[in-house]
Amino acid sequence: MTGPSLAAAGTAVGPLAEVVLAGDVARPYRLTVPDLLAWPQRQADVAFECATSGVQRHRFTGPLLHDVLADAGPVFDPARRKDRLRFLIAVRGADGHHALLSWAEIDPDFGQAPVLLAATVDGTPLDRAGPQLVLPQDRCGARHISAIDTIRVDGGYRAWT
Ligand SMILES: Nc1nc2c(c(=O)[nH]1)N[C@H]1C(S)=C(S)[C@@H](COP(=O)(O)O)O[C@H]1N2
Ligand SMILES: [Mo]
Repeated sequence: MTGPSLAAAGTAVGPLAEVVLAGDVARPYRLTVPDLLAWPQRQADVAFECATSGVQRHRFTGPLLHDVLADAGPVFDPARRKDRLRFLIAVRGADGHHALLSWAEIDPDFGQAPVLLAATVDGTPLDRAGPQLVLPQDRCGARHISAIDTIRVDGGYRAWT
């Protein structure tokens, strides 16, 4: 095998993975998996089913996605709850696999889904691989995006016709 990608993923060698946090936020930034330790840590034991490989069980730790994104300052009016309802969160892995969440899905005033931006899986730091999205409420594994490289907050969904 050539290249650092698989051999270095999640191991102690190779560069730290970086996540770009961009879009409709006041403070876009880049963050590494060690940076994720700055927020309160949660633990989630999840079981999800994959259409091709069956049921997987993993223990993840990391901050709530909501806490990390809230600190980037999404550009809605915090005093007006309705203003948040047009915001989407697009999460992409380094291989291009991506999924959308709504802001309201993770907002404590609405769905309050305990979605994590995981920094470890089964006790192994994801420093080199990049963080993984963890959705304990999902039966299916497809949104548990690994090796996240970009998270885009999008408040521009206004068209209705
Ligand atoms: N980056 C990335 N993440 C991904 C996928 C992918 O193709 N790319 N597949 C998803 C699917 S379909 C499943 S079921 C789980 C599989 O998790 P596992 O590797 O622990 O079995 O990863 C999810 N995360
Ligand atoms: Mo899957």
